[in-house]
Amino acid sequence: MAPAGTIKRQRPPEALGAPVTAVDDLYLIGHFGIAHLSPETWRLRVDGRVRRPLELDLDALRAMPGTTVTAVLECFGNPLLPREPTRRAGNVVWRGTPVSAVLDLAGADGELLWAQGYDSGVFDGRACTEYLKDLPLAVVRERGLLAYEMNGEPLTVEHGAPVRLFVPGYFGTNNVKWLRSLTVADHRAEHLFTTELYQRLVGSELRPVRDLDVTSLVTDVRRDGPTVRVEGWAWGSSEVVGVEVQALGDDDGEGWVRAELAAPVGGPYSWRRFRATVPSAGTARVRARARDATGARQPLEGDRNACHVVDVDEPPDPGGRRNL
Ligand SMILES: Nc1nc2c(c(=O)[nH]1)N[C@H]1C(S)=C(S)[C@@H](COP(=O)(O)O)O[C@H]1N2
Ligand SMILES: [Mo]
Repeated sequence: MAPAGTIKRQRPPEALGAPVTAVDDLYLIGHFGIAHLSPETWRLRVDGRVRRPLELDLDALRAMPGTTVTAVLECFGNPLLPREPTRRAGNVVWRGTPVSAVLDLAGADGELLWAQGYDSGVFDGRACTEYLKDLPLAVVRERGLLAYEMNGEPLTVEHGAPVRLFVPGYFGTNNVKWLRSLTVADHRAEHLFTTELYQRLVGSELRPVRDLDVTSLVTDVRRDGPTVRVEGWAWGSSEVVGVEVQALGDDDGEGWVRAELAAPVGGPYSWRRFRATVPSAGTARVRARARDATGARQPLEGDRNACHVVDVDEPPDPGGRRNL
């Protein structure tokens, strides 16, 4: 693969109003650029703490029973600025082989699954011989997919063709693209992307970023006579049970209005629509705040899942594409 820098691309929130995000509207991240693999020669290796190490090609994987799930893909954000909101997310129809089927075939027995990609390169001045993540084996067994389709189409090269890992409810960083191997292990993998970056403090403990935070994204804001209508998406690793919207003017801090919540678009890790109406007079900006079944709420500011604040009169640009 030709050496390439990090690739990051995303569309603005106002382009993400559709229940299922078109692949072309989905954000894109490649720490080492994009890997180009041939589906004909692609192989997935399964090794480590297994009774029968395996090598599978694409036909073998596709011949196994497949499953479909609609779920959010969300980027944790820039690992060098872990508290900055980046609002890179989309809701996707995934199809693939359950990882559990392949783990059963290999006779896996361990605590963690190391997933390695075929891409390599330099990130933040550090040379890496692979992209690598380590994940709890039980969670991957329960809901992980070896995904070969997005929205009913074969996975594109940019999004990880021919096969990527997808674990519903986990941050994007864990969903290894251009998958090369699965290694069953009983200890964490020491790597730039496992034990250094993509970790954060929970209390006083440094933990890998896995479960999605409770969050919301405002995608539509319209003045409509005496009111402003606000719509968007809310999701998280635990069920979202409420969204509130606040109108902000010169005197920041009017009351919060409870939004109407629609059913999730797909499975439990997909997003659900919220709609609220706030007074138009004096309203310059609005913000939304989601709450989940555990009682967790988005912080007002200062963290990666802080409330999304939107200018009411900023002209929307649904065609805009930001290359960052
Ligand atoms: N092999 C590999 N997998 C990867 C990455 C990568 O750089 N290399 N980036 C991760 C990150 S940080 C995210 S958010 C998602 C993005 O997936 P997408 O580009 O298909 O939207 O892929 C993840 N999987
Ligand atoms: Mo990411």
